[in-house]
Amino acid sequence: METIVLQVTGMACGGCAERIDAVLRRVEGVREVAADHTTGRVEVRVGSAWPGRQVLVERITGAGYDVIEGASA
Ligand SMILES: [Cu+2]
Repeated sequence: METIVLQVTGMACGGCAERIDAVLRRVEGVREVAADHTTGRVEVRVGSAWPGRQVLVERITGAGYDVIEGASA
């Protein structure tokens, strides 16, 4: 497995983190999600069949949040 780290803005509370968790878990190949609304850090554990970082970004932005590109570490 591989861990993808995304820096997300717009999460205001634990409910936001749960929403991001839920939308990302529906992506094929995603095994685990750890979203922290206090830091904006979202860690996604993916298996071999995951569709790529851009799909994760699209799901997050589709849920109403933003991803800071170039801040993946
Ligand atoms: Cu919230």
